[in-house]
Amino acid sequence: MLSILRKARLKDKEMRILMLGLDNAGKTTIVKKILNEDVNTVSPTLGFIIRTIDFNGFRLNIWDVGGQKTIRSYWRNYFEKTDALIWVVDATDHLRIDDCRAELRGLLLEERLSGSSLLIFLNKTDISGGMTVEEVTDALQLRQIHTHRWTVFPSSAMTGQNLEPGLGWVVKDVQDRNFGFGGQ
Ligand SMILES: Nc1nc2c(ncn2[C@@H]2O[C@H](COP(=O)(O)OP(=O)(O)OP(=O)(O)O)[C@@H](O)[C@H]2O)c(=O)[nH]1
Ligand SMILES: [Mg+2]
Repeated sequence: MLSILRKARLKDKEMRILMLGLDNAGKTTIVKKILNEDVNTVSPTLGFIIRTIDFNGFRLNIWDVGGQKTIRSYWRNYFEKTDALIWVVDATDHLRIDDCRAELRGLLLEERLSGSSLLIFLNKTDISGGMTVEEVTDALQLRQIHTHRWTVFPSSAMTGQNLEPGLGWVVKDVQDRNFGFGGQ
């Protein structure tokens, strides 16, 4: 039933994308950069923000939810009907990478997110000394993920690096999963 609804929505060329990650990872800044807005006036998200982006012929409804520890328990309120999860990682946040892995692992066990594609933005690559894609793939144990189709794009919300290619992957993967090529 859910999958029928999802296909109906895709026919309307709409997707629902949930953007999560630890606080300070750069979620809100990424969305602003994609929308060509000023990226220097971002403050921590205390609830959530929905932004709509027209991309490759699709209307992407992006739910950008605050990641501070005290409000992570609210994430579950946003799982329903998610086509794709964008998990944003701060490449410079070595100290919290275990926390980051634990939170992501919890999400992947969620029934309501089981049919979603997973894009990981390894963000803040404009800062030197950050973790590499290889390091984060290991630290987050991504190769153990078999329940979701996933990929990692190094990104920067400051320069815009890989933001559009990342969204491009999401749109294509959601389409492929729902309309064939080995999809459900
Ligand atoms: N250098 C650099 N700084 C970034 C980048 N992305 C975000 N930032 C900075 O990181 C800080 C946090 O960015 P936010 O977009 O508010 O992070 P968030 O993930 O939305 O945080 P919460 O809303 O608290 O969950 C801000 O000071 C941003 O300017 C990036 O790619 N490069
Ligand atoms: Mg935010």
